[in-house]
Amino acid sequence: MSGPVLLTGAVGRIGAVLRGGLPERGWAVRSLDVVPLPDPRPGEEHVVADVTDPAAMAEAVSGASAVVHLAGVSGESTWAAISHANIDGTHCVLEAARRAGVPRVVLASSNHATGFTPRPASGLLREDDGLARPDTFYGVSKVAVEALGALYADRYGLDVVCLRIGTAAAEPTTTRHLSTWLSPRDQVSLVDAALRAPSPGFAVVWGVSANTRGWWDLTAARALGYEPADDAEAYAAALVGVHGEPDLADPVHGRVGGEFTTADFDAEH
Ligand code: 15L
Repeated sequence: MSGPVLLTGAVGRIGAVLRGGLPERGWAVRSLDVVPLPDPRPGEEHVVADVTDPAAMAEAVSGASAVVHLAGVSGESTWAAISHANIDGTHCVLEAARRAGVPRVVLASSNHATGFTPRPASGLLREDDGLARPDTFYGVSKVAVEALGALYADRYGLDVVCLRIGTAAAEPTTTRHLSTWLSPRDQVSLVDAALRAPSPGFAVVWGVSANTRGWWDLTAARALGYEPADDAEAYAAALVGVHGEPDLADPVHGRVGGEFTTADFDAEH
């Protein structure tokens, strides 16, 4: 594969993990963020740019073999902030990729695109079970991210893989995370699979580890080549010891989006 992978949002939590992990899997990385990289690695290209700036993005995608687009607001905020960073930003990234002939874009979606979806009475929840059911303005923006990805795949022939990420964190810190955790090494494995899968076309896949308590179906992600290595169950005894067993009647455990779906959730979270 020629040309680096352009990684937007490189200074963020997942960006930092991928900057370390993708080169170990053979990918050259061009890191982009609105702030300078505090710690560029040997051989790492780095760019300071805003993903909503078309001219800057046209330059940033030049010569890239793929884009992994993580940049944006990563939780609830005002509509103005969310729609600009996440929707306008994703449009700008996809448009720059299309114009430059970059064949593949991996988009960070989120479980919150479908946050109000209830836990099924039995079996696992597939990505295409039901309508988009966002739980916040943030969730709406991720529905739009997926829709923009579909448009650019169907109309322009780009390969676009949307990752509906659960909880990307160093380790689980709540009992919900026992179901939703995506470990650092599985973040790398998932993105590596999304970059490597032969001709995925348009795909939406859950992004979680192989959690014993997981209830989001990983069949589609595994079909891309994702092989999760971690299981949040290793943290279960400690977390359940402090917080008790999850009550599945509680929306925090009974809906995809957890606490984002509760009545008192707001942008302060
Ligand atoms: C997300 O999409 C957020 O970016 C992250 O901060 C967490 O809230 C995560 O979802 C989650 O659902 O745990």
